[in-house]
Amino acid sequence: MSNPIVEAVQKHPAPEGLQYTYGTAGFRTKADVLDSVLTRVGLVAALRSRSLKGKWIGVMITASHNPPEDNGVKLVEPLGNMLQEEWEVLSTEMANKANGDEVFKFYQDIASKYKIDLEAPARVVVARDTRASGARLLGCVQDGLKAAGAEVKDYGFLTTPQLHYMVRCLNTEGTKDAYGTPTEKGYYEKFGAAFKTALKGRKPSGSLTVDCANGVGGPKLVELIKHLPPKEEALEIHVVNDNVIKPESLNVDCGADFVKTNQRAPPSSKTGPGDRCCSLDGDADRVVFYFKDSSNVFRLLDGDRIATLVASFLGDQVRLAGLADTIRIGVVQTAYANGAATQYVEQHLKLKVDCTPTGVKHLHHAAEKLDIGVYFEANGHGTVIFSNDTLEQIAKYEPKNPGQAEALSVLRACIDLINQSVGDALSDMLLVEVVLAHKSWGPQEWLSTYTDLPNRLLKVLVKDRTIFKTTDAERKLTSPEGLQKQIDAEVSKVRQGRSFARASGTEDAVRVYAEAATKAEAEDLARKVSELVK
Ligand code: NG1
Ligand code: ZN
Repeated sequence: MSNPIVEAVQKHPAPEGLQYTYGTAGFRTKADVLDSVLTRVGLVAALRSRSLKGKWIGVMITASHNPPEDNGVKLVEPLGNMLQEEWEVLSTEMANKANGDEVFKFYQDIASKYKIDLEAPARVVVARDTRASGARLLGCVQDGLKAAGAEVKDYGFLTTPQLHYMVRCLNTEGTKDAYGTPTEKGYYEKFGAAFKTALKGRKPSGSLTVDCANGVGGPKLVELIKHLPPKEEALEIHVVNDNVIKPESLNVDCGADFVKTNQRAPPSSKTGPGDRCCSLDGDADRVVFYFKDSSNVFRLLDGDRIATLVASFLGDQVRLAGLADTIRIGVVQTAYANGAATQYVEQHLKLKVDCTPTGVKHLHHAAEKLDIGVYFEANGHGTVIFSNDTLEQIAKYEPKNPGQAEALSVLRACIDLINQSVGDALSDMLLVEVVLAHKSWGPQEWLSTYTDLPNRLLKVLVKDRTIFKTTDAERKLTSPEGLQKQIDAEVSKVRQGRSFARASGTEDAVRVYAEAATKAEAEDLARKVSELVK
């Protein structure tokens, strides 16, 4: 008798000699070696859904800021969170099974280990970014899902955060935690209305130019704009780099990663001094802002800046609402946050800072422990999450005067404006605009809050990056032995020095970060530490 799972797997055989790993960004590599992985991910998604009594599980096909020839896939948990770690391990194992029979055996092993009823309903939602390989890889996932007997909802093209939003909406529909209508229109209406309310009639100054990395964020932003208040009353947005007809232009000389890594605007940028700009990445889950100052010098306002801006604003609103005694705000960063940002939050905003290892899931978990957790990676991944208690307090609080009422209304609109399921470039972008409008700030005022320490991030190619083991939120090496001591010695030679080395989770390299009082010292420190790592 034929077995549909074995057949689906044999239809997409695994290339020989390749090892796949479900890492911080899911599976991600060259698109032409991913077919087998996608089919197996379909099987895992169906199992995961069944293990959660048929809750909707998300499958997002994207390689974010990677070059056009890459692709990848991530699984999304029912409330829009990243996949549970145990299931990352299962996914890795599944992806590396040799053939259909082995896959089928492992599929059954998982079912028996987790007491999964293979006849129970499985529900999976899928979406993809605009990469040329996306359609083919979608077919591979579909084959896996069909073989496993899952019910499938295909949303076509979505940004990664939109897919997370759909998953959360579908799983909360009709409950007291209902998150929204699980349609694209529902997404635009929810965030558009919240933006309007949060602005409280204020009009952001000037305009905002949005570089969409020639990715899926482009057409989705164009749709979102239709649901925002008219530009005469609110924000004027110029959409650039939104060419998805030419997928080979994705992330090329544009997008958040280009801007953050090169510390310069996309070469095609035509904006003048003082003009606000931002760049999304290829799947629109990252955003960074920037502008040219009056001397035409490029100025970056990255994830650290978004975190400090938003934390300071939410702190003000909580205080104005009369809730400062019961609601505590905290900021979660990684070791890549600029030392000046950390100092600003602790000493100027007087808020607690937690540091976690790299990767959004670590930041998210730490932020979940706070009443209001603001978390951003320096590269622009991030969001704000509110604990259930805090949400309840803000919903129920009776304002004592008009000032409190106004702040409460702003807070409530911000809660709706912030995508609680995952960091969302479109939602984060609107939030920044709301804060700037409330503060009557342009980018220069935002930049002036503190001065970044000069810093340098280098990628070092090594023979075996797995020997680099860290502790203290990746800030200290425990292996290779003795290396940390040597790094410490170099750090002590420069003023305000800080440096660390860690193995990348997404590339075959070690990253070295260094900062110091001057650019020359930071560069020098980064170079010296790189030499030690080699
Ligand atoms: P790795 O390659 O582990 O450093 C990179 C980014 C992370 C995160 C992941 C993708 C830096 C220094 N690292 O991780 O912040 O965005 O990719 O999830 O930017
Ligand atoms: Zn991304």
